[in-house]
Parts: sequence; C-alpha cells; structure tokens
Amino acid sequence: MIQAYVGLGSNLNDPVRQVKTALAALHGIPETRCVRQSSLYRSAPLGPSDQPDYINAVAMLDTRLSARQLLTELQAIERIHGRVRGAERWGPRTLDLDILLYGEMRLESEELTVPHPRLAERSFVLYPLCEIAPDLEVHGLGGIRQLMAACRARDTLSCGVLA
Ligand code: ROI
Repeated sequence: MIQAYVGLGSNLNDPVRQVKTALAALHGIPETRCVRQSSLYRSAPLGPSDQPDYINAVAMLDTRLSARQLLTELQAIERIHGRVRGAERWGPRTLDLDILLYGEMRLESEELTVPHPRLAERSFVLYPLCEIAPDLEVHGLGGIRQLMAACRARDTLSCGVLA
C-alpha cells in the first residue's frame, strides 16, 4: 500500500458541489481507500485574477495502484465533471485533481511530476494538507508545518476554511 495525497480545486459550476462530489468519487477508485479528507477551503485565484475564487481540498489515499494508474482514475473523474483540458493555462476550471505526493516516490515525466512541483508555494494546497497530515515530512522539502510557515510569510493569497 502506498499513501498518496490528492489536491482538489474548482472555481466553476458550483465549486463546492464539484469538490464534494469529487471527494465522494475518490471513494470509488479501485484498490484504493480514501482515508482522510480535509475541510473545504476558499482561496483567491492564483494566476489571472479575473476569475472566481477557488474551492480547494486535499484527500489522503491508501492505494495499490501505480502513480500512473491513479492519474488515469483521477482524469476520468475530471472528465465526468466536465473538465476541458487544453483550455487557457491558469484559467478557470470545473475540477482539477492533482497527485501531490505518491509515497516517497520522485517521478518526473511529461504527464506526471511528484512531488507536485509547486506544492511548497501554494497555501491552498499546504493548508488542507497540514490539516489532515500535520506531521508529514515531504521527502526532500521538509516538514509540512515549516513549509506552511514559510509559505504564509511569502504568500499574499487569502485562504480560509469554508464555514
Ligand atoms: N488558484 C487557487 N486559489 N486554487 C487553485 O486550485 C488553482 N488552480 C490553478 C490555478 C489556475 C493556478 N490557480 C489556482 O490551476
């Protein structure tokens, strides 16, 4: 079993519902158990600011799938949610599912890089990740609490738990 972390994000078509139904869909991935899920967080958009706020969350999975197989499952869920790939880079999206971490594996290919290359810079990833895995050590990057403190000092994006 590998412990993997998946980031969820949406800012179109009722983002709260998108993220909630996507979290439910994670429970249906074969050979995988969704063991924890964070609260929902609202954050200002990173990238072009003329788009709606995002709803973000992170889930912890125990899986027997390879990273590649897991990515395929996540992309199928994105498609069901009407995700259109190839649209504007850093533009609005109905659903984005990213593999943040896959055990301690480092992987760099055209379609998948883990750990996620911008993990440590993004408060909308670090806040929910820290909520469900406060003692997590990100191989090569350090403890999640330190990453969050450093990010909080730098990052001007507002990000908070949804009431
Ligand atoms: N900004 C926020 N706040 N949350 C996201 O999930 C998100 N995802 C993206 C870009 C467009 C970079 N900005 C984001 O892909």
